[in-house]
Amino acid sequence: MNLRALLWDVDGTIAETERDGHRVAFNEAFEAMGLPWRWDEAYYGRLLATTGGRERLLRDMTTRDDAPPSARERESLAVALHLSKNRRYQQRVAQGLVALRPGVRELMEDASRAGLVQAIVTTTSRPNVDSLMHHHFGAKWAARFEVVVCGDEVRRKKPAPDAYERVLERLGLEAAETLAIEDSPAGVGAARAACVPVVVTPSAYFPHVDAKGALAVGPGLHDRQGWSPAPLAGTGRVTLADLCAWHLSTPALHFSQT
Ligand code: XBP
Ligand code: MG
Repeated sequence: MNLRALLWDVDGTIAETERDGHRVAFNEAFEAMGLPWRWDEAYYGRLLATTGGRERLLRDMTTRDDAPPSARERESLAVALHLSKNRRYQQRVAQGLVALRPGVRELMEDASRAGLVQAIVTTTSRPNVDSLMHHHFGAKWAARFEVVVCGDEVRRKKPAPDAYERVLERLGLEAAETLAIEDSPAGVGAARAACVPVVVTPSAYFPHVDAKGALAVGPGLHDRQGWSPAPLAGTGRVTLADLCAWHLSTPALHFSQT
């Protein structure tokens, strides 16, 4: 089947948002609320198995003696911390502290010149997506994307297939006509659970992501070295032609075995 749509994950794929934005902002939010909690990089890497910032906070509280005892108090603390974290995250983005991963802008431009549909499929909250994309692509960023599905619009976050199923439904496309770009085990799992072929550019927290079932895995879109399988012959960055070649190689079994 021809490739008709590129489905972009946000956190870790478009930018190193977890490393440069969310983790730091969570720690600032703890400090601002007078809490002694801090998440170092190694611990945050493990916490990322829980997708969704509020859910991550609640998960962490299950391990702390000084967390509020009742479920209701934990929930309201998680909501307040999440709001504070998001405000701080958005400030960091606006200050230019969260760069695009190299090769992302160029590939988006390739795709739009070729008339491919593009969509965002993320488990992040919409205001965070809006701030990142606005900062990098301007106030009309959403016009570049046919559909934007965020974490606050689906019942289950990645690795559940909900966000991918929602985007396919809204685009009116079959999974086999699309290609996802993801960075994490949860993202790859979500795409595969929705039968969407996926290419993986592991982010800082997932250098050894198990990308079983992915069409290709490589260090980033900026470099055609180090990909498995190798892209088409040539030098420079990964192009739309490479994605089309990988997409053509999608085994039919991929769609029935996920
Ligand atoms: C992203 C997430 C999000 C972010 C934080 O995963 O899991 O929770 O860490 O964003 P993916 P929020 O890249 O797979 O979409 O605080 O807005 O949830
Ligand atoms: Mg991601």
